[in-house]
Amino acid sequence: MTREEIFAALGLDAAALAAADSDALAVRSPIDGAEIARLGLDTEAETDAKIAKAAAAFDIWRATPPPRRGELIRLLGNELRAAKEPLGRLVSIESGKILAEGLGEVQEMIDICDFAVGLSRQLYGLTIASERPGHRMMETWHPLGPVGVISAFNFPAAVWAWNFAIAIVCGDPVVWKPSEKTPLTALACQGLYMRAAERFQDAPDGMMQVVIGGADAGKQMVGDTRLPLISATGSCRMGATVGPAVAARFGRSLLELGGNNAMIVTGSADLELAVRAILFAAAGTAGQRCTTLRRLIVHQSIRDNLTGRLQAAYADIAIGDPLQGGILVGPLIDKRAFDAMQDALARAAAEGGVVTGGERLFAGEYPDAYYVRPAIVEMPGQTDLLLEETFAPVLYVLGYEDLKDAIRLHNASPQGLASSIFTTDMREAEYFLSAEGSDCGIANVNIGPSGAEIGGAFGGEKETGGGRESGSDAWRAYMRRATNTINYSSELPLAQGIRFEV
Ligand code: UN1
Repeated sequence: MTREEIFAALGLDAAALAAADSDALAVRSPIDGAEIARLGLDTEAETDAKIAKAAAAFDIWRATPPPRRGELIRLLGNELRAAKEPLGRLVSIESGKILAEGLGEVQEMIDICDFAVGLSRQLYGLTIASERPGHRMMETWHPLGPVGVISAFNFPAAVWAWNFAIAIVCGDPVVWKPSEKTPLTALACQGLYMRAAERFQDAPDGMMQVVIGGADAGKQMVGDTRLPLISATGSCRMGATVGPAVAARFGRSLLELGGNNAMIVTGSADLELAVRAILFAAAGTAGQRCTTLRRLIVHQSIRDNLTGRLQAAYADIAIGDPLQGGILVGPLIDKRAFDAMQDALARAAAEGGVVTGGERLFAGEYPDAYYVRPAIVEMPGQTDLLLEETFAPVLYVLGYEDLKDAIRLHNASPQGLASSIFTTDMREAEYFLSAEGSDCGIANVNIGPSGAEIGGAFGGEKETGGGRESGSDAWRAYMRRATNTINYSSELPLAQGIRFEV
């Protein structure tokens, strides 16, 4: 499929992608650095109007029965199935991830739609025993209000879908500010939603709106009380601004921020399996998942063996145009990401690290694109550098003797997103999953830290922000809980036995 065919299949209007205004946003593909579109930015007034429209839609949508809301998401899932190929390609073109992962991202969107359709009949509350005769208590869950979604470039569509599918069945319209690096994917998603809404027939206007803008637009959404929930995915630095700003107006935030994910490989591990898992988790997506494996904590008895195998496997990774078959690693998103990676590697070397790989590739052929060989860095210890997230394919390797020390090293990171252990010893596995083990939101055994399924709650602790998106009971963040006490007697007993009578 050519780029034009992809745009056409997704209903992206060529004229709208060629904005003439001088401050238009230039959209570039990291594959070759070429400009693929120019988009006009939403003004403050336009963003304000979108939020107002979402608020008006909420008044209608909150009264729509949840299973009927689910029908809209079922239809969206159908549109995503039909558009899987072009949308997956567009994700690859804009984010630089390989096509298999671009398609995987769309599959993740389809999966969450299916999940949300089922959920639309399962927004359960509890019934609670009342201490008073002739009374009962229950919890009801009501729609919260329009949700502001702020998303990152690396999952330009799936993170929106996790939020959107759940928000819609919960009764909440969405105002979405995608990354400035991936606005076309967002516009394509909006178009697919519009197709679903057309089939649905009576969806109010304004249920799904995209704001094209930068930090200012994000700030505007974060400050707006008409958006009672802000769901933001991105860096810890971004979250440190968003969280307090939303809290200052007593809004809710759902933060899914950086990860500095580690894997412990114990002496009993199946190394064959571990190498394959490490390859996908550390080098896959060019190291640009928030769940990417960044620190490998290896038992000294197998350290040389494992590092040797990894170096051999890394040498065989096919790097290049992510749309070509057989390629496993595409480009970094931009020069800034490349510079940050080189900076981290230089610091690692200065701190005694031994670096393999990490160099730029194809600079002659693609002077404006940043392809790199994924790097392995053998470190003498866990220096401060290793406690920072560098969003690039850099895998630091550390040794350990005692599992408790390994877990201490593991948990020393200020972020707490994803983690894993490779072991065939059930005691080690269970200890890692216990209260004394990994302190992350995601803890896995014999699989890598990345590539989570949508059925679980996704997110992490500490500087990762504490939010949970996607499956399990993450839907509760998108609703407000009412506790109801109902008196069906003809007496009026007060709680705690209080007597208050004249
Ligand atoms: C992200 O990198 O922001 O678990 C999300 C994974 C994917 C989602 C990653 N399902 O790697």
